[in-house]
Amino acid sequence: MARRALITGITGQDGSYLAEHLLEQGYEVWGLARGQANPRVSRMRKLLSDVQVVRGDLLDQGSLISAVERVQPDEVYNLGAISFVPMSWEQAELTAEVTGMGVLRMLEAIRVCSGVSRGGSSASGQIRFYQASSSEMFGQVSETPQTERTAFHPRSPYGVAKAYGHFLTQNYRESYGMFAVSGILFNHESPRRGAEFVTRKVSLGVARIKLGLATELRLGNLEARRDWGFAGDYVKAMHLMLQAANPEDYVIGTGRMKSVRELVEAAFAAAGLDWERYVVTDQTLHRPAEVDLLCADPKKARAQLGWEPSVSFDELVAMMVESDLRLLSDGADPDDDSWP
Ligand code: NDP
Ligand code: GDR
Repeated sequence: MARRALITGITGQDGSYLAEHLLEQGYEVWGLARGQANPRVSRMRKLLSDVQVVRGDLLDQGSLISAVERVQPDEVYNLGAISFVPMSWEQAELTAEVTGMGVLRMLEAIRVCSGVSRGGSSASGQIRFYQASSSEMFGQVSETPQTERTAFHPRSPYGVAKAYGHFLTQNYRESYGMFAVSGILFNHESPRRGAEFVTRKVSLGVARIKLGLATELRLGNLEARRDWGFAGDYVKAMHLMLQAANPEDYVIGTGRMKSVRELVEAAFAAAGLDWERYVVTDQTLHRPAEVDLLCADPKKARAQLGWEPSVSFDELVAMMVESDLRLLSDGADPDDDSWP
């Protein structure tokens, strides 16, 4: 019988790539979708017609129990979150509820549905759980590159909520013997990235300028450095973590850092443009507390999971710019109810 996976966050970037990857592996894939007449759900259905939808919300414990009961998954991937860091200052409580407490609710749904009790039980290994942890937990980094053992110093309500979810996942593994793991993933991008994140904001901005639809691009801190990879590679790591013999946490990234300035240079150059003519920096886009740099040490994932990224930074930037040039040339305009 096909293995069954339940993915929260199915309408997001990673949800779509993970669903495609699991379908290719022969899984029956279910996506948890929230809201009434959520337009992202109908768009997701068009892209991923083989994914079955179950309704539920990370804010609603009962709905998660019903979803797990209905789907009877072998694997649960908890990707649902308020994931945009600046939003987490403006709606800190909501972020704590969805990004933090949502992890508790999902773990409880699995625990209750599989009849797991304190100290572990024979049922404790039935449903394998993946938590989408983040390099934002490292925040103001204490060492570079960051490993599975680097201390956390989150710099946003988002990072704090992710740290809660991370420790809780560890705690359910230790308390109940559940196969519950966290992937500490560094920034990963794609043509499906939300328009509010800097890589997509830049690729869309470049495409608009190239096509004469805009004359400038406003950005915040150009000096921040990130370890950027391709989302399609990173979802494979999520799957590998749940196939491992033992439940363990892993850092996933490329091990290479670039600044936002270098991202901008590469993206404008990919369209044959000189970035300095178009980019305007805007103090209002700076964050109350910034994460200056993040760089992964993915040695453990390479050694134990055999995971390697396959797309370089320059290839990723070119892929995103080309995709947005095609999209806008075809007359489409992606969702842009964007934060500034
Ligand atoms: P997206 O922002 O693209 O997707 C977030 C998803 O969460 C959407 O499907 C959204 O659904 C869903 N969601 C929001 N609120 C709720 C809720 N109350 N109940 C159920 N679902 C909800 O994120 P990504 O795909 O980029 O990231 C996936 C996960 O990985 C997130 O947890 C993110 O924090 C984490 N992460 C991402 C990294 C990255 O670089 N992309 C790096 C490290 C971690 P809806 O359409 O209904 O709004
Ligand atoms: P991040 O991604 O906060 O790292 O979180 P984002 O792309 O939003 O920012 C990266 C860096 O770029 C700087 N920056 C800008 N950012 C945005 N969004 N818009 C701008 O105009 C701009 N100008 C400069 C930021 O200050 C920051 O330093 C992402 C999310 O996917 C999280 O959910 C995930 O956990 C982490 O990556 C790892």
